[in-house]
Amino acid sequence: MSDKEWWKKSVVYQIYPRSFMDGNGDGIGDIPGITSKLDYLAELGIDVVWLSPVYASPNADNGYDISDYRAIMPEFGTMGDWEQMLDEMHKRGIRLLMDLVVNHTSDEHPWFVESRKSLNNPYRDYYIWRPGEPGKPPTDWKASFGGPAWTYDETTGEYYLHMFSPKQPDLNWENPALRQGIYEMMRFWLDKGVDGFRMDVINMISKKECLAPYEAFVRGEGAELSRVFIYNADSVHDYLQEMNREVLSHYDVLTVGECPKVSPEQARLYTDQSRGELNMVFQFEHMGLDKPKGRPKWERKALDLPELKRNLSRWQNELADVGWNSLYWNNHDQPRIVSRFGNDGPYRVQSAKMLATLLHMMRGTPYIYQGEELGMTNVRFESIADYRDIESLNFYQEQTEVHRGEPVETLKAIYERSRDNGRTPMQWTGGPSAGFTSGQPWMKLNPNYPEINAEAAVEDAASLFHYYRKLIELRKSLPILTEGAYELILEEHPSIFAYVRRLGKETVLVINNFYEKETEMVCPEGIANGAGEVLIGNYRRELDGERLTGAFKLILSPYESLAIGYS
Ligand code: TEU
Ligand code: CA
Repeated sequence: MSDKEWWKKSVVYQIYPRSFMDGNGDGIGDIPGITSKLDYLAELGIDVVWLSPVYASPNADNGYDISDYRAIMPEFGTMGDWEQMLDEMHKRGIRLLMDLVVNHTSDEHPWFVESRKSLNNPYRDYYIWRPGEPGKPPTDWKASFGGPAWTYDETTGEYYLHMFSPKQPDLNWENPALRQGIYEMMRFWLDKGVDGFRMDVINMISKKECLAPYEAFVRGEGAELSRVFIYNADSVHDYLQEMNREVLSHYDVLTVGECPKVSPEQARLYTDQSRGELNMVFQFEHMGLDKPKGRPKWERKALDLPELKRNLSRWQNELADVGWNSLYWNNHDQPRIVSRFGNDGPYRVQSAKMLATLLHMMRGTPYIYQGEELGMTNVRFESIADYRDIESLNFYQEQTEVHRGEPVETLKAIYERSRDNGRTPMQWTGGPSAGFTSGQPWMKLNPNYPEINAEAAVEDAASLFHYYRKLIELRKSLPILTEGAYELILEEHPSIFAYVRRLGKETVLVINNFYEKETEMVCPEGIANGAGEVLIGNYRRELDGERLTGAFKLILSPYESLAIGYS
């Protein structure tokens, strides 16, 4: 592995700026707040920060609706603050990924303000407009946050496409001038010294193929197709290759593309380094295993562990010879993993350690979402008035008004699924407002901060924080964790997720009891050869006379997790 492939050896930490740290007491997290916490991140040992959007935005979707790609949101600080933050990161050997949101802009972006003015405005073609009568949108596509994906605009009597809220019109990537505008903006940030991009819904940017059936339909030649074809169109690869040629290949960067509905086969295309597209993608298959297939995100089903094992292993195997995986349990759109696949009651710390080991011993680049290293949990606010997320608020309104659903039932779904579970302010201390702000936080805190907070975790050598620190350290000291082959074992075991990593003469055996019940592990012959050494574990720290070699047997405690190295 060359030095150019530093991104394979890195651990990334995601910051959701509004909820990370407030530096000036207005209740909103900001850039000086981030800078003030860099020593904490350095202690954790992460290599890279992915910063969710900090650009100028009317905040219909907390910064994922950008009105100026080259300006910092005043609530978050100034460009000077941002430059200082970058500088302080680099001083600590931390690299910075900015969020690149180029499937859509805000409707308040000057491009869209121009675009909607007239049919022949020079920016008209920067967005996707189609004729239609009021009440008769061009296609029946639905937008992500509810309602139709087309909004009628009276000025010109046409519809514009928005796959998210009406305040997030989709850009037209077929327009070369738009693409050049995006590339210039990317160079602007790269020349300021950023070390890469996380690319928002990048596999949705091309609408060419999915609008083609619509155009045929208009000509009377066929039927409409559903929006599902918006993902992974062939032309996305052309655009990414062009972006790489024109911009990315001229810099030393990490790129990760957010790709809903991507299969491992498609991910190989995005991440095969010889194709010059992306370094890795965020896939979503494992995040969908606790809901009925094809159903809305608000529905639930129990996770089936063998299915999770098969799924993650398929990704490990498919992206082994070409491509590369990203590894994550959490981000700003997902509920907290300890409340979801773990146990946020009596086994909160143990189950969170197990989930961390399971993920961090795999092959790929691990991502940690702010607060995950503390075992922050989902939240249950009493009233919808305490929620902030556009998706949750729209869902609540639709359910209670349109569908006349029971508000209590709707809130239950929100407790399980809301994106706000991951967006409550970071819990720094047990003091007022958890040390997040000296003022009124923009969203209520999770009331468990007196128990769960960074100050307590840093002081406690047995905390989840120090467990994450150790996992990150191991990744740096053991090349087998980055480069070693992966093999799932005990595939059908209903409660153990175990696998093996191999490199040369070395082996790492990773054992996880996924549930609360004690369970027996029988290691198959031929894996545990030679003297073992516990690399990390949430119960056992040493083998204590146990000889975990050959076909050994082991009783695993609730949520026990253990990685053993053999050489
Ligand atoms: O999310 C894209 C995406 O796939 C979402 O539909 C996601 O599945 C959903 O939020 C889960 O409830 C990205 C960003 O991560 C998200 O925060 C933005 O709201 C969205 O794009 C629009 O920019
Ligand atoms: Ca602030």
